[in-house]
Amino acid sequence: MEKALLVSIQIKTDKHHWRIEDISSELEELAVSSGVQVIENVICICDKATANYLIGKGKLEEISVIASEDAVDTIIFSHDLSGTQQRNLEEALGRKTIDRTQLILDIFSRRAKSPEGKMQVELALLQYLLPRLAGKGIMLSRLGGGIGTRGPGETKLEVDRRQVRKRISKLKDDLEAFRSHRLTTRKKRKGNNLPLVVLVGYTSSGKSTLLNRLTDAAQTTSENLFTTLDPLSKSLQMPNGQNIIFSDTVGFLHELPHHLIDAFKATLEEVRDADLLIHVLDVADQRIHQHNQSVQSVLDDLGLKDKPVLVALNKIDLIPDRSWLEVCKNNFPNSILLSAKTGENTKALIDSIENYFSSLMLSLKIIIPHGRMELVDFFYRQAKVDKIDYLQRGISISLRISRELFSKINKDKEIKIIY
Ligand SMILES: Nc1nc2c(ncn2[C@@H]2O[C@H](COP(=O)(O)OP(=O)(O)OP(=O)(O)O)[C@@H](O)[C@H]2O)c(=O)[nH]1
Ligand SMILES: [Mg+2]
Repeated sequence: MEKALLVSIQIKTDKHHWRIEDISSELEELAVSSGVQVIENVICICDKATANYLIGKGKLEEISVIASEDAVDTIIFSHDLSGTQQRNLEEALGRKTIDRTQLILDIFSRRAKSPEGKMQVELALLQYLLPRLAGKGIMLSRLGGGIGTRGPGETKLEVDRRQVRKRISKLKDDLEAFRSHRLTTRKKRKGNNLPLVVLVGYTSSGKSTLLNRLTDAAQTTSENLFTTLDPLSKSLQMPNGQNIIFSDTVGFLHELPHHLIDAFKATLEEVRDADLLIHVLDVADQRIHQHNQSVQSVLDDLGLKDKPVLVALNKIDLIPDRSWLEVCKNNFPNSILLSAKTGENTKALIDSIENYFSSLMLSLKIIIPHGRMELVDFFYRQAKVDKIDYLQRGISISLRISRELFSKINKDKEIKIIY
């Protein structure tokens, strides 16, 4: 197993910084998720970044000693490194040195399964590498393989700049083709008029576990970060009979590398269509407020700040102190305490979702001709039917429907709207 030494860095001049404990625990989770063995996590608080090595000479010396004593293979910095800093550090430490972005890209490379997912990761990886390719081709062999040097799937990383540019533009074209295909699927779904609920949240908050709990999806879940890269949609019939589509998404992360956000924007487009977001937050994680902020800022980036949201405060089974949970609930408006794992209180979430959609519905009485029996079935599936009477002049239906569905039936000349 590859042995890694972690260097958790806080630079006092950086504007938005996390507490150093949070930076270091997250770096450790990321490193473990990438499959390396963590030897030590060195904390480094600097007044300012230096252009050549990022950190000061004294700290560099300390890291160098630990790396040699413990025969470390790789050094992982929690802070992004410029191409120059990375080269200098590798030279000074005599070891492969990578930064947080490379570590995250590495995890994504390992997880990507679908052709689209693989392309998105490769695109992000190449865009990250391009400005770092020194002269005509970086010597990837210099890095000695392993973490931070993998490409997704079978694709061999091209190392010539010109070729990298060509590959980037090919990947963009291919991804665009996936995007238009996805657009067709989205249009089809919109035509179905089924409401869409999208689960969003920090990585490992329990989105996929919740999707599995609510529907019969069989999404893979694990304590590793970024388990889900490919979104999955499943429909669920609510207790009132209404069908709703639920979608899982890729997890968010504090300062997610922007190339990755760009690459995954297409996948996240689905979130734009959401009628309701369920923001899954892990209550058992000390960093809950930081996670919340990170998710808000990604939603903001994606232009989704104004979507209606229900907050699922997940993993309550891990918190024995119920009064603490109540306080936590008061901190988040529209929140429900639950456990996706044990199923505790997930019914309350279903009820809230149902209430939300019911509140958007219009009550209506209509009469349809006997020759349009298929509409009865349609309304049973797409609306909430309260009463049906078979009259001589037609079938009278009292029902509650969404605004979209109302506009649709309003155009059907054979449907008579009574009130
Ligand atoms: N104790 C407890 N563990 C949970 C609960 N929900 C999820 N987990 C665990 O948390 C870990 C992450 O769950 P996932 O469902 O994979 O999380 P996710 O949000 O889909 O994560 P990514 O796909 O990586 O972004 C897994 O080990 C789950 O078993 C819960 O309610 N209680
Ligand atoms: Mg998941």
